[in-house]
Amino acid sequence: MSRATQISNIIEKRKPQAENSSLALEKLDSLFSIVKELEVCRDRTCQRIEDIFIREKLKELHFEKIYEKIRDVEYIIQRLYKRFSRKTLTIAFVGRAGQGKSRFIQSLTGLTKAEVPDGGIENCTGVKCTISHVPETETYGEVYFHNRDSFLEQNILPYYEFLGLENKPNSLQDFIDSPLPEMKTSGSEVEAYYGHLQKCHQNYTNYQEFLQEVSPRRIARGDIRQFVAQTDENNQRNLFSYLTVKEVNVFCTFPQDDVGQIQLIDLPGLGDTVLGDKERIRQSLGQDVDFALFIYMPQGRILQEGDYKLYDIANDALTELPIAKWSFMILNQVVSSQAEGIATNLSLCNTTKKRIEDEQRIKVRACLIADCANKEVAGGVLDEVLKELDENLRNLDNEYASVGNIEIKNLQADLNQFINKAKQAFSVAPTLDETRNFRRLFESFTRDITKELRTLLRQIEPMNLDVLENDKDADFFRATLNQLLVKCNENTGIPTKEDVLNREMDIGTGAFPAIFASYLDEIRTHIRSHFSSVDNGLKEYVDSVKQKVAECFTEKTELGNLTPLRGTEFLKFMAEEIPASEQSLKGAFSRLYSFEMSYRTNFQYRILKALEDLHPNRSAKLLSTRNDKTDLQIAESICNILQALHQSAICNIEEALEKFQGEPSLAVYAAVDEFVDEIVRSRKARDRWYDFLRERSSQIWSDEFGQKVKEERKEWIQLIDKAINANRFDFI
Ligand SMILES: Nc1nc2c(ncn2[C@@H]2O[C@H](COP(=O)(O)OP(=O)(O)OP(=O)(O)O)[C@@H](O)[C@H]2O)c(=O)[nH]1
Ligand SMILES: [Mg+2]
Repeated sequence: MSRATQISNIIEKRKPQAENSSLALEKLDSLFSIVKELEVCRDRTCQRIEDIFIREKLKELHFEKIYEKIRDVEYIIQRLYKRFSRKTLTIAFVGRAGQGKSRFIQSLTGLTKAEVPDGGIENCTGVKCTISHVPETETYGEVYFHNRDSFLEQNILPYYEFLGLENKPNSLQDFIDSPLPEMKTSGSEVEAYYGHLQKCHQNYTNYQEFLQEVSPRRIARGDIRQFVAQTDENNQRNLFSYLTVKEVNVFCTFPQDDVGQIQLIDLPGLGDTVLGDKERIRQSLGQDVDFALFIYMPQGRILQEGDYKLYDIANDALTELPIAKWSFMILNQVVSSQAEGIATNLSLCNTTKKRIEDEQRIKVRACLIADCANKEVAGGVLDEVLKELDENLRNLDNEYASVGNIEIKNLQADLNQFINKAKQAFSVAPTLDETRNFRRLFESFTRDITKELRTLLRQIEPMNLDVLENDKDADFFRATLNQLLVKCNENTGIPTKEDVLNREMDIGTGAFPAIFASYLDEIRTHIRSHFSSVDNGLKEYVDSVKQKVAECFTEKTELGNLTPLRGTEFLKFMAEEIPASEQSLKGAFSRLYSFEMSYRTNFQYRILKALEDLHPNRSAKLLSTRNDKTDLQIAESICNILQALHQSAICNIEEALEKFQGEPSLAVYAAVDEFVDEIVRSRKARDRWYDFLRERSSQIWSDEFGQKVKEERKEWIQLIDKAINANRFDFI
């Protein structure tokens, strides 16, 4: 596979996750606006309503906290969306100044000092520079400039803050017109930062014109250096334009024609004069990057504190994914050098590699020694990176996405709590005067629900509690079973004799016994797969009974006024709505709601015996491969035996299962009977219902209780139902 195909395959695999993230963002958006509607309604109601208890409860709802949580999750999902919808694979180069990051990029891209400035002695790369491969293009750049405000905010004021300088300028003009305050402390870091301010102050006329520029400005190849580098080609620090630049994109054609959709990010080296660099490195790594290459050129005393510090800064970039899982350390091997201060270093590279691997303070996927100035070697490193991404990017993406999932789940749980609280705001218990009326309604509720559930039980009662004698609803089971058997007979998975011969050709002469054994396994699995894929009949059967139970509540009593949800969803609603303190009621609804039947769990073990003869250890002996038989004859006899075994297995399955046609109605009856016991027949259940209904009396019998706040409550409950629905969504 070419590199380009490999890369585009990796990118393509991310699409479903990009779509999921975008959907989740839409859902969060609508959740936000529904909560907003709820808040508006709350504020209006608080002004109108007289009941101080309701007012108090409404005021206790902290909307701000919910907005904040939604925004936090939105931020995470947006980052995920950005990552999954990237059209390129992005590799960032990280390291302290002068380690060879830019030189490495030159080797990979075929670009020169003019477009990817490198330089000795002084720190060189001044701004983040993203280099993209575009086939057959003249190299050009796009520069994003600061305006006067962002320049002051990001390039000047943080230095005043850090250095503790007085008379902070109010505007850029103010900064230029006033003398720079005296430096208060000393030290190399302080001096470097003060030096930066001096540079900006003294050279204003050299760069001011760029602060008026419209971004992005397209520039030609030859102009790139002056916007990216701090030094000119002779290592002189007389470039100033880079001060005004936020970032630069360079578009060029990489010399290898198969690199495809790839992007390289050259970052300024750390340990520089620029204060915001740490933050910028973190941001770039956290938001724009799929893989990081740490570049380190061992010279003199290796692995100083600053090198570890840089690693820690990078590791902070994406708290969700430790950088150890998505980075390499490249030890830049200098093979020959005329440059001042740069010496050959193979033995130092080996020592460094060993120390990194032994110490485990810098953890990376791999530590490679490579000559960054050599095109072939650099290409080899790129291949290693692509191999790594090919094998691991999906895992990383999934790991990252699962962080989003957890955040969404937490938000949903918090919102559910909030909604529950909001829901209670209008539930006013009956007043003393109303209590007698409530009792009457309560009595009639218990009478009605007991009667309805009993009637239902009679309807669904099996003919006989012995499964072998029970014919209740057997027709439906018989029909589903027949459908299944027809499927098994139509799609047997039995090979033709040509298939058998082909397989023998593939595996080798004399392999018939092994081939026969593997077909036995395959056919058995094939039959099983028919059984596990068809579960609908049973699910629908169980659901129809659950639906009838729900109807007893929603159609025959007033309980349906609690929610617009109906059928099995009503049972789920009740399981959630009943407070944990009423465990016996809550558990009964929850058990009935989650009661399920399927062929897989309820019947599959009953066909085990019928499949017994399709096991090689029982039937392998049926095949004779005597010498006087031709290959064709053996292949034919394999097909015939398989056919016979298959047929007999299907007959056995039919026989085994038809005995159990009474099972579904028995199982469902047992579940409902238990439910009725727990819900109405137990002595305690009555008291539980009393408390539950009393607290919700104004919702259930809205014509009788809480009349004064009827309209307000109606609107409120409608909005809450909207919020409940908006809060139910999956991410992945
Ligand atoms: N001989 C030799 N010189 C190298 C090699 N790698 C880098 N250099 C030189 O080392 C100096 C610094 O390299 P750069 O690529 O500018 O380093 P950088 O990491 O980009 O530094 P900053 O931009 O300041 O962060 C330059 O003069 C390079 O030409 C190498 O493998 N061999
Ligand atoms: Mg550089």
